[in-house]
Amino acid sequence: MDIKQLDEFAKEIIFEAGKNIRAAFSYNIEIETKSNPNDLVTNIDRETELFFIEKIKAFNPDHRILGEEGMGETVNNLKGVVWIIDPIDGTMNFVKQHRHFMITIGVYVDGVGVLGYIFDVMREDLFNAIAGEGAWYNDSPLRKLQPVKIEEAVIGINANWVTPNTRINHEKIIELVQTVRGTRSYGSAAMEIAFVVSGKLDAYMSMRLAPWDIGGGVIIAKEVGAIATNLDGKDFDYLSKDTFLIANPSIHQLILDKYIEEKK
Ligand code: 2AM
Ligand code: CA
Repeated sequence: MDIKQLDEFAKEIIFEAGKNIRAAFSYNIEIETKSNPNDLVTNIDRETELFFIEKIKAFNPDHRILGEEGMGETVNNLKGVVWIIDPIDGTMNFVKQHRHFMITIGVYVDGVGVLGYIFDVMREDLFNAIAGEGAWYNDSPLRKLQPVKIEEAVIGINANWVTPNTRINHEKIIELVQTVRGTRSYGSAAMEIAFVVSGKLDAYMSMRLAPWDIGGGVIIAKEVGAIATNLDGKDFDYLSKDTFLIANPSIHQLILDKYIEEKK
């Protein structure tokens, strides 16, 4: 397989999809809810996923697509070439803020990540990686992450997890929040991952993410030395939903050991 050619093709369709999404702000966006009243989807999420499926199938009908909106075929293994796609990551930001939402894509060959993309649609900013060759931000190489002390770290975390909840011991998260230099919450997992791989955040965690939220980002992470696991310190489960922690390598294990206590 010609990875460079695949990379060029992926970038081309990501930029074209971005242009279509930006144009959609001048006509009606129809908003619906999915699993709960805060889980939003729009006609643009669906149209964008369909756009990717049509383009990819025309490029190579053997490639399969695992997309958030489920408009491709059912994918229950990662054999062959699988594109893991979130057409809009941060749909609430898309609907309410008209910014801070990403297209994110990971291309996997027999379960191994080869190409990763996170595209900030409004800023037209691309973070991408080719496995084994490096990672880039708008064509400038991203550097390996430099060590950071936990006291100087800025971490991405949702405020829910410092309040009593059924998933995690919030007292420990309070300790974490009081230890680090600062916290942020952007509402797009892919955006927070893009910030970790480029050193704008030092860690990001979530209690429940799907393969399409992180499938592109983890490929970029590997190239810069960021560590991505679930909250048990194990590999993320790509065929289901899972907890997630991505961090600078100097604080990943420390966060797991000292500040994460899941309620199981
Ligand atoms: P989305 O916008 O593509 O749905 C913050 O809300 C982040 O978590 C976003 O990246 C969002 O992706 C993701 N997210 C929201 N609800 C989710 C769910 N039920 N399962 C997995 N990821 C979810
Ligand atoms: Ca989405």
